[in-house]
Amino acid sequence: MKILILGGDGYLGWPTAMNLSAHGHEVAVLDNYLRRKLATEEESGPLYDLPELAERCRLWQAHSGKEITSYIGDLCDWDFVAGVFQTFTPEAVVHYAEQPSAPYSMLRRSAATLTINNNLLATANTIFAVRAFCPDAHIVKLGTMGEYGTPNIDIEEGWLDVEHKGRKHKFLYPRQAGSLYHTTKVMDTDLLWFYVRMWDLRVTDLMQGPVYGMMTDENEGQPDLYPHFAYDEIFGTVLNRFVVQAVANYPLTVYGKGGQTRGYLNIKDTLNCIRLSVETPADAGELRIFNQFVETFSVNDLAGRVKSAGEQLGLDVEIKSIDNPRKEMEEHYYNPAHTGLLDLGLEPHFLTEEVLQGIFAVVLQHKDRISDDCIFRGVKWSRTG
Ligand code: USQ
Repeated sequence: MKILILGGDGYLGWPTAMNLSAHGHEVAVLDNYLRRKLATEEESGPLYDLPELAERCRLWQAHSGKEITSYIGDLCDWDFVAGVFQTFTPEAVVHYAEQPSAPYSMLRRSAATLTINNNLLATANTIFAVRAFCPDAHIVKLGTMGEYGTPNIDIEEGWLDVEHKGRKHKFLYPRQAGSLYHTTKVMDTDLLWFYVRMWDLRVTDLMQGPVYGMMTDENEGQPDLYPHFAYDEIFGTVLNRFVVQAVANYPLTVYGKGGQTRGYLNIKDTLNCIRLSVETPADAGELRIFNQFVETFSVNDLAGRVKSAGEQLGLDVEIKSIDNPRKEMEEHYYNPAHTGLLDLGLEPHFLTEEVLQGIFAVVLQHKDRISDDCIFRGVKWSRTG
């Protein structure tokens, strides 16, 4: 299939591009380097430096013999978007191209408005481009488990049957996001659902949990093909951060009571979930929603596992609860369904000690690059933050 990956330079976009290319698809990536630019502005350097997209495509071709085309430009610029869609005419569009950080979205007013403007316009332009240039194309959109929040009832996959005063109707599962970033993803889902109803688009919306790791089948032994790996408070996700903290001899930053529970997945499973979704398209006029994670952990569970894996490697790992800068439940019920992707054939990779030690091995090679200054700065969710 011809597959266009929006946000193809990102933590997950680039590994997805290589994976789909390795599986015989014709792949193009689009990015405007927003994520790199914001990280530089916030002095949140990555664990290691990476080449830009044209060079990454060249390295991939040298390694695999397969070609990936790159387009550099802004999804919020309609003329650019129209040009790319007219030229490439994708059969599937994988949409990662958003400001992806919850803490960034809560930093200050300008960061909040950038998140709203970028994320909603990028999604709207994707919808308009599909309608104009490839109306039968399947949009595979990265949403987040954070759209649901942490309700005190089971979380279903996207939809909920409601019986009210003797009548029944199926609705989008109620959403109550915990950051502005997560709220833009809720709004994306609403935009997509509206245009699915109006224009019979084919859409899969993937409610993904936090992802960990950097190694995939495509980049084994090829550090230049690794994805971005952030460990700072703004762009790093919790498990990747904890491994870096353990290596830097920085006490693991458990926020508050540490009972916050989420659904996690290995980066390899992200790639398989995307490929399975792309290769089994949603029907025209269908908004298909999958909950994309393979196992749930509390923050305390993750800290304990990282401590134990680190100690096996001879590191002295301390866990420290600190005042939670976020507004979130620290002890709560959490039971989300996640059978849709398993039914499509997903074979999960679980978080074993061996997997953790693989991440440790790469982080240890870059120990000198770790800057304690960006590990914790305390971006507050509260009004007075
Ligand atoms: N946490 C800590 N200590 C830390 C960092 C995080 O206790 O040093 C806690 C947070 O308070 C939260 C949990 O760990 O309860 C997860 O935080 P996170 O920073 O790993 O993830 P989050 O901000 O929710 O966002 C990440 C990705 C986002 C994706 C989301 C999936 O950045 O793009 O949408 O995970 S989910 O969390 O399921 O909404």
